[in-house]
Amino acid sequence: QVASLAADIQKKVQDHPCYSEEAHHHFARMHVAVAPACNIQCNYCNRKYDCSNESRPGVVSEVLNPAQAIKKTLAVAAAIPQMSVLGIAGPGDALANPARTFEVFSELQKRAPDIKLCLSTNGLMLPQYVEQIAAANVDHVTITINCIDPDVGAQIYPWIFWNHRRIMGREAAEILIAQQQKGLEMLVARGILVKVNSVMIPGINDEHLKEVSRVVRAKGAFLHNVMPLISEAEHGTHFGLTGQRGPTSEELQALQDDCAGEMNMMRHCRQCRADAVGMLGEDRGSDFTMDKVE
Ligand code: CLF
Ligand code: SF4
Repeated sequence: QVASLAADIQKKVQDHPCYSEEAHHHFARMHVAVAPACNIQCNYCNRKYDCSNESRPGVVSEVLNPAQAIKKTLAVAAAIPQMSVLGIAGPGDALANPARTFEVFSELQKRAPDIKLCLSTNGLMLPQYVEQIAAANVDHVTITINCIDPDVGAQIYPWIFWNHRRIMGREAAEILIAQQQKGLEMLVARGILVKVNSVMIPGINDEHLKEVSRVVRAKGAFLHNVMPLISEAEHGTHFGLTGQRGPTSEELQALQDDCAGEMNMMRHCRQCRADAVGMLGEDRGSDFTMDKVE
């Protein structure tokens, strides 16, 4: 049984460029920017740009409706044979736009069943959607988990939108953390591969991320991706404006090394845009804007 589980995981990661270092030399991914809304505020985000859960802030993606997204995906799949994965990663949060996100997934499942489906989320709504994620045949989910301690969280998340109202500060972080951890457990129980993204914010969660790594690994996360905070002032993020710096590459690598004792670390992330197309590190999005696809 252990062997068949290993074979199953192997099958799920072997052509996913983010989950397998080896696969990223041979397979491409694309994102469709169908999810404009978000239900939380991160201090490293500027809503005008892409969700920094997965993507590099500073560039505005062309928001597509589901029909356009499907058309674009089919066009890219026809043009780039290595394209194996379709991800929804913003520009807001995929699960704050559930109707749009699941329409794309279910239509693609019917029309292009060979394309693997991938979802990235801040996790706030995850427990409510695990059933639907499993039903849509989404094999890969990324949760951005920056902390498991609400006192740390209060320095990263000023508010969340929850049960029709805005909740601030520590209480907000507490709810978000609980939802993320519950969502992680539910996905693992379903056999869905979970990658955890963490944004490394020096002086706020850098030391704490080692503990995060231990906890998510114990709960069955498959991969941990520690990404550097990008906080150029011109992006207009809270951290950018308050002078919070990002880590140096040495600091990032040292933390990744520390976490690596605990679990599989992703080290080839390129912090893609919410509308990226192509091999990791390559962005052919401008070849497939809607005016060219339609
Ligand atoms: Fe996209 Fe993310 Fe899926 Fe990959 S990206 S939703 S898991 S298909 Fe990959 Fe890009 Fe890093 Fe993301 S390199 S930002 S980890
Ligand atoms: Fe921005 Fe993403 Fe955070 Fe929402 S989850 S506030 S879009 S970084």
